[in-house]
Amino acid sequence: MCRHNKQVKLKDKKNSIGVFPLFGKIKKVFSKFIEKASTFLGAREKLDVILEDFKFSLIESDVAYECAEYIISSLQEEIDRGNIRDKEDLVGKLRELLISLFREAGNLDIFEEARKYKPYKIVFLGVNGVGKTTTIAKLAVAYREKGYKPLMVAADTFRAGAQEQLKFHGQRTGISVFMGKYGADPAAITFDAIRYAENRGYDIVLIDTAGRMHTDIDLVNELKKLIRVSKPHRKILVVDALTGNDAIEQAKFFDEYIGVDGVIVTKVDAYEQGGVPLSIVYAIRKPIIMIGVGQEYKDLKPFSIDEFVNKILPNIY
Ligand SMILES: Nc1nc2c(ncn2[C@@H]2O[C@H](COP(=O)(O)OP(=O)(O)OP(=O)(O)O)[C@@H](O)[C@H]2O)c(=O)[nH]1
Ligand SMILES: [Mg+2]
Repeated sequence: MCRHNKQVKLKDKKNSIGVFPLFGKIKKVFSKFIEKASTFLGAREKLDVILEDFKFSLIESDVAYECAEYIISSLQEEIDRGNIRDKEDLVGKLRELLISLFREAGNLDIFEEARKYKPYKIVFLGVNGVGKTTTIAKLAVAYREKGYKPLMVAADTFRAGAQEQLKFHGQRTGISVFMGKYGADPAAITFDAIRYAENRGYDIVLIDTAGRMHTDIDLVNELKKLIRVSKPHRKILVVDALTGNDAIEQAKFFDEYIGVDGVIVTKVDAYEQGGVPLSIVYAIRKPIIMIGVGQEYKDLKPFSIDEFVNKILPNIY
């Protein structure tokens, strides 16, 4: 579960296309299923076997078991109702199903929303090494590009090096960092940081928290205190796509114990399986707001439902 500062080598970046450069595995699973199933739409017994295979292939692509079951049973229902007669119907129904899953989770635009509050405060949550600090630096740069004045807050007073990491990003980007002392109370630092931001006209306060092992209840209590004191407008969970099922478990845990408003999925540039965004949305019904696609500041993109669905389903029209 706990992965510390995992370095990810970018895979053949030159050849990556679009926002989701890889996702090869889940794409293959869908197209293989569509090819097979569309030739057996009239043969129920054979089709049930194909659907069962599809379920397990989805699970191997990081689609959570319950989510895979939901997809299969929804398809079965549509077939029973006579709504799927050919390949075009099948792709169409899959598209509808996936899009509605994402849409039901709502959407959150943290750039648009920032216009309503000053300062606009976001707390970032997530276990060790998922990419919280890097994501905060990327977001700070993005906010600055849109004309806002951001402040990054190093509320991770637990891990040696955490403050320096944010300071390093501050030096590279020229964006201000508010630091506390090691071992100090993260809630107190955050409180001071917000006062500082209010007094100096900052528009955005991005609060970096310690990488928490999600089983550590003491640290969760510390996070709850930080949230009570800082009253953030949003609590954003950061997960690492490469951790697959762990990312889904983390989402469930943080949503249950702390409450999550939206999710950022990182390391999508090195991610083949593809199922994590779908499974997270199914598990906690909260939107994926952005994805991390590399280690540079520009490598943070808005998550687009259409782009995701177009990437994993074959285009037969
Ligand atoms: N390839 C790739 N690497 C990323 C991405 N996001 C973060 N990383 C890398 O992941 C590693 C860990 O990132 P950090 O930002 O330090 O993670 P963290 O969650 O702050 O870690 P802790 O402070 O230890 O909890 C770094 O080497 C980052 O460069 C991404 O979208 N793609
Ligand atoms: Mg960090």
